[in-house]
Amino acid sequence: MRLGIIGLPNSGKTTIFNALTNSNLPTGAATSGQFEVHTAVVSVPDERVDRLSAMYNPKKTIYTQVTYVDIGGLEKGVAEGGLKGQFRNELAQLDGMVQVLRAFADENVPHPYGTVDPQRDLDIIEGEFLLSDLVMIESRLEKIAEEQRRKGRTLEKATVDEAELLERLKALLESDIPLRDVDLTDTEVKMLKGFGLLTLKPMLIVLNQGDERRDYAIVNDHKRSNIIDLQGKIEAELSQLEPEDATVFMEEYGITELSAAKVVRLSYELLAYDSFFTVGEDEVRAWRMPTGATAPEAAGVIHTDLQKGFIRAEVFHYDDLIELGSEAAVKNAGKFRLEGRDYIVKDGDILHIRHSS
Ligand SMILES: Nc1nc2c(ncn2[C@@H]2O[C@H](COP(=O)(O)OP(=O)(O)OP(=O)(O)O)[C@@H](O)[C@H]2O)c(=O)[nH]1
Ligand SMILES: [Mg+2]
Repeated sequence: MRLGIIGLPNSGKTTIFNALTNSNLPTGAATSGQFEVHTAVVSVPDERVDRLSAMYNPKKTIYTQVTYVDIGGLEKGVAEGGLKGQFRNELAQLDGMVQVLRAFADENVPHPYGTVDPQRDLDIIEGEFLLSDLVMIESRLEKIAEEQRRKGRTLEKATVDEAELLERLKALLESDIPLRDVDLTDTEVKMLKGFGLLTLKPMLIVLNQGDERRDYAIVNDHKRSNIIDLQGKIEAELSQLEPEDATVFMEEYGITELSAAKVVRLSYELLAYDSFFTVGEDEVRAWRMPTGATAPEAAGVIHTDLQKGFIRAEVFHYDDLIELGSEAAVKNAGKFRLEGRDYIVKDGDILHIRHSS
């Protein structure tokens, strides 16, 4: 799962990438405005995994993971005539975006538009993405029209459906509506998959605050989008400290809780994945599955062999385990079940897959 950290030059993307991933990449003028990509893999914090791990005391505890990609090179005007190859590819491959908006004032760090104004910056990026999607859709519609002229006969049903959908989305984009606001059917989502449309991607907005926080009432009433404040520079510095030193530092700054972990969790939640767990003496582990997965599909997340040889799933729920205190108590209460192929796995289910090998 790839989440791109995007934003205008000098908004603090690399700083926030460092804070989220415990990295130590150089920040500042050296890289400004260039197309540069850095990636790092991060475990998604999950309190449920912590508690399961405390109960089962396993050798290994494994969280689900997200890959963050720091992508430089986004500026006003980049979408005109279509985004350039490599840059567009990077963006198109993302499952979601974390957009950094600059809210810190620092006269030593030039702002591309001279003043700190996160709402304006948000609107600029949105405008670029709307335009980029529009260019993509128009060029596909032109190709379809050309095909029709060339063939001189009616098009296949699938192509007609595609053109209809694209016309509908084109009209929305022209009214400045990002596609993440549109309810699409599974079939439509599949049809659009190859386009890598940017406004379709879930977006977490991170307001990158300076040492002194300021209130900005950012307007962002879109679906599959959220907003959070973060003091990027402080948190990036904190992520480089030993835990004890970090605590002292946090007390000094009056920070009670780090936001970086919250950003990771929120950005994961935006992607609408559910988690199920496997537990045991060897390993407690969280697994990511698409919402609505069946038991064999969930088994396939662990290993394709488990899906192929699936017989039944032993299932109980995390909430019942916590409420009742032990697996034995869950069994006594009749909340430990055997489920078959059609069972829809729920977020927080604890599974053991019975399979033939
Ligand atoms: N004062 C202050 N400076 C910050 C903060 N966040 C980032 N900076 C500084 O702003 C400059 C740019 O930060 P980067 O993280 O490199 O920004 P970027 O968005 O990655 O920039 P490009 O990759 O060049 O587009 C650096 O000098 C950072 O130290 C902050 O919260 N407060
Ligand atoms: Mg950078």
